[in-house]
Amino acid sequence: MSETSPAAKSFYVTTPIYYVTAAPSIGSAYTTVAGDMIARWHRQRGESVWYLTGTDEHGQKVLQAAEEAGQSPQDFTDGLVAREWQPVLDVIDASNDDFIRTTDERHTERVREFWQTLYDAGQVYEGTYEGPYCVACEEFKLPAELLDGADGQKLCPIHQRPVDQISESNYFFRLSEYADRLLALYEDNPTFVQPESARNEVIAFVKQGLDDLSITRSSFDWGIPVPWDEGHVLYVWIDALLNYATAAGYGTAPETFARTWPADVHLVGRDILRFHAVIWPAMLMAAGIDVPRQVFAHGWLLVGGQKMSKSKATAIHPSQVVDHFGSDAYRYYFLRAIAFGSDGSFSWEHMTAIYTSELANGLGNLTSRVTAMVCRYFDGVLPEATDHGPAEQALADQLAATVATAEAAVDRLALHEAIAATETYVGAVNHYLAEQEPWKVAKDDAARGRLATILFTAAESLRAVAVLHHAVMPKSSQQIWDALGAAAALGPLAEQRVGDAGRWGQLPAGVTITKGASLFPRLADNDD
Ligand code: ME8
Repeated sequence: MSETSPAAKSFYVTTPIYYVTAAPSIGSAYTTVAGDMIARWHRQRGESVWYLTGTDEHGQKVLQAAEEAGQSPQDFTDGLVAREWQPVLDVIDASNDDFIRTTDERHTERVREFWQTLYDAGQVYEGTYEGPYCVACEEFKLPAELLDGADGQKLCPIHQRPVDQISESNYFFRLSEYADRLLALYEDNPTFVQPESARNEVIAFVKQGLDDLSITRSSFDWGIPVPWDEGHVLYVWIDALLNYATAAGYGTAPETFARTWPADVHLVGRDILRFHAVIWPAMLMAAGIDVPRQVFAHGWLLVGGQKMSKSKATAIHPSQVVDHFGSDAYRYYFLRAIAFGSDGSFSWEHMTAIYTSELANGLGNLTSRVTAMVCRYFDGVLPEATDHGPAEQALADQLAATVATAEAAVDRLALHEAIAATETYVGAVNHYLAEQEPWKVAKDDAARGRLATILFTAAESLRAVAVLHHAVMPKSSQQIWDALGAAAALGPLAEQRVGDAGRWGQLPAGVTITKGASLFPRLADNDD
């Protein structure tokens, strides 16, 4: 794929669109940070990238939150989006290319057209829905999956809250007709649903057979009106899923849509896997639109063993963490400390430990030692490596292997493995310095060539680390790039190709090295 060709297919990555019921939590920000690393990594491969996030604003759950706040749902969502959901993207340094709201006209009109087309094609029929519904999930439930609560109440297995019993005249989408085609899709495209545990869950679910899906609601009106029957609104999920297409120009900008669609990866939490891996591809099949290339379900951030939710008291706002650690450390921690695809727990203690050992004492200390020594012993001018020997070659070889490992890991969306590979390499460079002891070599005037080689080797390693960590920690990587004086010789950091980062000897002797501010300052012990 080439960035010079305007017609090249974009690498298109999405997050779920979040319900605007409260302020964001580190749970919702988790997916956005992961999507951002993927988007930035692909940009640094020279690909044209489109990274989408946004908000899901219709349905009963948002309506109830607005009612509790004493506001109309439109005012309520306008306020929260402007005060919270858009600003949080700056807080976590997200580089999204677009932000879609399901109340945008570019979305609502296309959604109506989409469902009108399916209605005209006989894919939708009128019937009655009777059964349980969880407003917190915005999901029709199967009686068999409910838990028993007190007084004979039936509870949602995810929220442990009582479900509503609904009896409504509705319209239905013929989802049951798509089970075989969906199973063939999973069979023919083994990476369509990932990780493997998610794929197995989806296959087992579809193999049981699918019921037709109720796609309208008539007991409230906060939604997109059904085009052929204005007494109903569209069910929030079949409105929301279409955001991925409407934001990409479906129905309005055919050239953009052709360049962007199909999505390369929909990132979702495992709570909303079925919507994305079953209902969404069936909707697209019914309309004759290509299905996305992959749905990747990551795990949950847990607090006290429970999924953190923005509406619970345990919710932590991303700013609380960023104010203390900075946005780079925030991004690093969540992507490094939790295996992408598995559940993980956040704790301040764990984050402090990782910050101190890997960032402050690891990468931060390495950068400050190397730049300080070049300033002190070579007046800030990077010397030539005249004595490249086995220890240096071992680091060069390890770097090449690190880049290959990181690239392959990002392709599998094993984001934590890519970061771990770079972190291991940082450790190896620190180990090299500890063994070579340049501060002792500096005392021997006859060993200037050895000293020059050691410092060149460490600086050249940092050059590669800046490129490898750029998608994760854009600000600190830029600080490293600046301290190395790399831009003058190699160009902007954002234009360095990640696949080329392992080629040894790129930072030329003679560049001006400066000792910048500390990358990861020591945390204040008592700041309350
Ligand atoms: O489900 N751990 O919106 P939502 C990890 N509007 N990820 C978490 C998380 C946690 N504790 N809490 C939230 C919806 N997330 C729908 C989506 S898409 C067409 C419509 C993340 O506000 C995770 O990605 O409940 C999860 O799937 C999403 O936020 C749910 O956000």
